[in-house]
Amino acid sequence: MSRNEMNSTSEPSLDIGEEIEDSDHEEVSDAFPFTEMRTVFSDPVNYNVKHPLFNAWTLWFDNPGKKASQNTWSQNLKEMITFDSVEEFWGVYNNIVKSSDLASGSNYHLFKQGIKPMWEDPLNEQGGKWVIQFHRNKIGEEINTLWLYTMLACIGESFDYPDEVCGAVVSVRKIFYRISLWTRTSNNVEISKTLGRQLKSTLGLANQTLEFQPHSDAIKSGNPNKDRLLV
Ligand code: MGP
Repeated sequence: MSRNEMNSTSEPSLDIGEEIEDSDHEEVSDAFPFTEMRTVFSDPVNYNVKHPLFNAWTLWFDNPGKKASQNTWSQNLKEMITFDSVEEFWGVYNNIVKSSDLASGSNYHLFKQGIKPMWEDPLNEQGGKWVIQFHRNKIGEEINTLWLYTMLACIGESFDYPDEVCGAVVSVRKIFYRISLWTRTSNNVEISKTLGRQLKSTLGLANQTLEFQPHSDAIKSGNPNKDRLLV
């Protein structure tokens, strides 16, 4: 049965492609950043339009293997791929090793294109990260869903201060997994707490406490500030 036959009730059958082409639909630019709303009907002939993200994002990977120092750490950082559409995101996500299958010591870092996943990047250096750790025994493969939700919240710009979000990291360690949301500023309590609460709610972690760690604490050795923000 053809699509027209399937659709035919009391309405006369239409050639859908022609109908949409004849409408006053404007030509869609393929240039990034996209300015107009794109739907499948933006390409009524092939229906293969990609749905743009507000930002392009880069996925990085590192597996230091042995303990890295601050000086050598970035040498193990590999830039994997940059994507700027929903379809490319799923193409990447469905074809890479799951977090739960990564070797201990590994990290995936998803950052806005142009921001390196390091404290030293100018957009990170005044910032910090909201951190939550999970015992591997307790959480198992659920980490994959939590990391997916974290990434979707980032690329979907669903935080109240999207410009404050630099990226997110999932870390695989011997006895725990860790998810971190890296933010641009560490000295604005209102912004930081809002982002922390939203991460907590995105991950459905009402009963757990998230801690904010300014990168300045990580860079300097010694005792961390005891008055860290919690949500
Ligand atoms: P980590 O992986 O963030 O901490 O940093 P973790 O998981 O507590 O430690 P691990 O030993 O279990 O992996 C580990 C080390 O990597 C830090 O102590 C630094 O030496 C180095 N490092 C990590 N980060 C995110 C950076 C960074 O942004 N810049 C530099 N220079 N070094 C970093």
